[in-house]
Amino acid sequence: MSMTIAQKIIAKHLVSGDMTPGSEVALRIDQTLTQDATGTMAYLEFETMGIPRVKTEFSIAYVDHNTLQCGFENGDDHRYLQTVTAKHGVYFSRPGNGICHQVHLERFGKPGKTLIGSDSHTPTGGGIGMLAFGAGGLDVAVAMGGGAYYITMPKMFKVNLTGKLNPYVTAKDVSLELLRILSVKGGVGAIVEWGGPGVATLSVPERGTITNMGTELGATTSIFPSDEITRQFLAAQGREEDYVPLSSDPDAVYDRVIDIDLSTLKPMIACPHSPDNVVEVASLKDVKVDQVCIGSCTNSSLLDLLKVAAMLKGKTIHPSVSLSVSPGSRQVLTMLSDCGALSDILSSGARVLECACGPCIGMGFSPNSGGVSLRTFNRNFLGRSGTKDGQVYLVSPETAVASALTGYITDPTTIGEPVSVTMPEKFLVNDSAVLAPVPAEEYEKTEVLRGPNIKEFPKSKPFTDSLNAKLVLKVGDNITTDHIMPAGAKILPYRSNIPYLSKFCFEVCDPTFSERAKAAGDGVIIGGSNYGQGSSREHAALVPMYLGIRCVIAKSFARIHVANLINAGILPLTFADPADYDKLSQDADLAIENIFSGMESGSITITDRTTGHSFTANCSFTDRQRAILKAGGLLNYTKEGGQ
Ligand code: MIC
Ligand code: SF4
Repeated sequence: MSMTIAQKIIAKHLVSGDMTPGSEVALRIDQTLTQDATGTMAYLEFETMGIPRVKTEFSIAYVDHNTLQCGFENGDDHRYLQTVTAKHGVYFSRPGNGICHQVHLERFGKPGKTLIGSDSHTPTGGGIGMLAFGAGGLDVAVAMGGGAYYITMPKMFKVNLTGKLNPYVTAKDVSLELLRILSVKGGVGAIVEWGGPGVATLSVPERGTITNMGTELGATTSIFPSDEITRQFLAAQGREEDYVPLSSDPDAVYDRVIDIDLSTLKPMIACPHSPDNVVEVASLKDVKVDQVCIGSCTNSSLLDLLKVAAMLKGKTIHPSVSLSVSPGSRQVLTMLSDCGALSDILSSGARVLECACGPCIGMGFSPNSGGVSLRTFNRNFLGRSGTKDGQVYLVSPETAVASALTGYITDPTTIGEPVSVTMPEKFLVNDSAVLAPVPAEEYEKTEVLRGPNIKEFPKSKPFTDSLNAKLVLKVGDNITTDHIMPAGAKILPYRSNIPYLSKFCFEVCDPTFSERAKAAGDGVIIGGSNYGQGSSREHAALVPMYLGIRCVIAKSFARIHVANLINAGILPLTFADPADYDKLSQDADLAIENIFSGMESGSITITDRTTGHSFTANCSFTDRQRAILKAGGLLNYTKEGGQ
């Protein structure tokens, strides 16, 4: 049978299930990654499983999100992560070594391997031909323990690239164009494979930009072939032995094919507050800019920053613009410094920040009130920058620099002769900031250091057959996990302290939610379509669970979030008739009956006891998911011996 690239990797890693789209498959996972903001919880979960050493080929913990240390909290968490990983056989990338996805692409990603990471942009690894998924921390913990990763077998989309990008039009513009075509929901349930003759014109970092932003389409993951370009990149990183060629069969069947001629693309920009709110940069030329941020796991490679430096060389940024540059890794920063490009960036007036997520997750550099901020990042959700009324636009590094120089949103193709940069033949390899775990025989004597910031994991309740619950919150379409559980410098240090975090749950939508949910006892949330899009943070399920939420009824869900809800023991249901959404009001008393038989049959009847209106909500759980829900979540299920 002819297969796509993803199908070939899935077939090689299939533990159980059949590969028909829509059915559940269990995959063997070769590598895992965590970052610190989701990692503390993932390792706390791993510890409760009682497995001494990880069973994957390679597992690594990065510290890149919580690097501002404004109190003891982050420092304590770093120390916990460093010691817990050393004990259990996980590598540790020290704070300042770089953003997880950038470093992983440079140093550890391998074509043909499977990777799951407790971060939604883990699909960046698809740029080097990995089958890489974002997942909740608990799923990563299970995979570290040798357990399979369960997904719904996706459909296959192909983006067929022809032509070649024009100067100043970039991989970022390709991503934004696809978001314009498909929207933030368009990739749900699909793996996006990139193919066609245009692929050979894109370097691995450019491919990484594109697979990174596949997350914004809601796609299960995205992947490029592994070809001569991949081999050269791996060789330049001193690890040619990791290369294996990978391509789809010529007659592989795709559910949808989208053609993009690279030579026809223009610089694109995503307007506030959604990555799919995309127009051509040229159409916004009168908008004044206050701030420009270059970096993030989308656009912080050496290639990106060499171009930035070349464009800034000998120039000064506009006096009303504040420009930040965060290199993606220590490798990138060192090489920029060695070749003099860093001086060109600094001399322009830019502020160089640490090799970390930084402003992307509201960790500093929040815009001024109502400020227009142009960012080379992947998300511009409301409030994510840390400034509630900040106006965040997403652009390529080239558009970012052009705009920083003029003070207005500027199409880079209009500012004169394009710069060209040459990539070095070899990257500078120095993995001294990646610490190896202790040998297995030192397990017993290795102490895990915990600070007072780490609080107990919240306990969930097993389900009973019927439930009376209050409708505590009704929200609209495309609710992101940034709405449900905001991040930012003030809250992010408390990712292992669920009671404290809970005060901020849904703060952007309704600051009274937390108090009301707690007072209500058992609660229900009503959502629109694509509920839970964005980040993989399981906190967006654990915190509502802690606040008593037992069920979320939505028009549709985002993939990682629905898995996190089930793992947390929260029942996710979809409206059989979306019109019922309009008939429900906040504060209604709901009765949910015959939950167990409904989980089997796929439909559950819910009665609004306030109005007497009854409606049907659907579900389609696998046996395993039903057992997890009945047990009150994946942790209880695993403890009871479930696989
Ligand atoms: C994000 O970009 O939203 C994050 C912060 O990297 C998250 C993870 C988190 O919430 O810690 C993600 O994308 O999964
Ligand atoms: Fe970090 Fe931003 Fe990438 Fe998330 S999207 S991993 S916060 S750089």
